[in-house]
Amino acid sequence: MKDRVDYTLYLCTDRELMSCDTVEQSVREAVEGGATVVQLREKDVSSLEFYDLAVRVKEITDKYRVPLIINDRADIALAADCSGVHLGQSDLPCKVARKILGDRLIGVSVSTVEEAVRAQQDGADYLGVGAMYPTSTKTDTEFVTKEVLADIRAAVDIPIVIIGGINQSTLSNFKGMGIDGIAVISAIVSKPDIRAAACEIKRLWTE
Ligand code: TZP
Ligand code: MG
Repeated sequence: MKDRVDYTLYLCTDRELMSCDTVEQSVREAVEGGATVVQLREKDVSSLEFYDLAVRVKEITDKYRVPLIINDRADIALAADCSGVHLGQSDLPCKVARKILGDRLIGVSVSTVEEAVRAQQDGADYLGVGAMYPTSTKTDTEFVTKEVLADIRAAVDIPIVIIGGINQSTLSNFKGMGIDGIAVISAIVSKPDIRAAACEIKRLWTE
């Protein structure tokens, strides 16, 4: 299953930024527009709300055969039978999450070569590298230059998605670098037509 993950267009949800009423609707539209992975990224919700939402979103992602990854919470990923978890540098260590999640997907956010190599050694399935640009979506983030991204690409062989300020204009700066996909929040979910935005970004990235 893992070998077949298509990271081309990795959508992260954001209930604060989405142009529609529900997270489920934002996911449905993004997946219909071509998102190939969905990460459910929730802040400030109870465990029960997170779990219930994960179950509802998974009905949608399952229908379209798109992996659903849970941000931060290995317990929710397991409880809702999701494809995996995405971990930041302050979340559970990858090795510990691996004990909990068995062979489900584990992604790790990194911004240096050292973090990338450690994540791969610790058993990460893929890396989220960023932030590539300043973004109001997440302000407490390290930045990654194109040079460091190239060094990370050379240092690990697991898939890489880039994140942070990736949009219709910036994505072309990373073509031809061996990057497996782009992770996007605002340039998709905040647009009035989420489906069309996802479709357009995917077209621009893959053309
Ligand atoms: N991690 C690094 S930057 C970022 C995250 C979650 C936010 C990306 O959001 P956007 O709106 O695609 O710039
Ligand atoms: Mg996190």
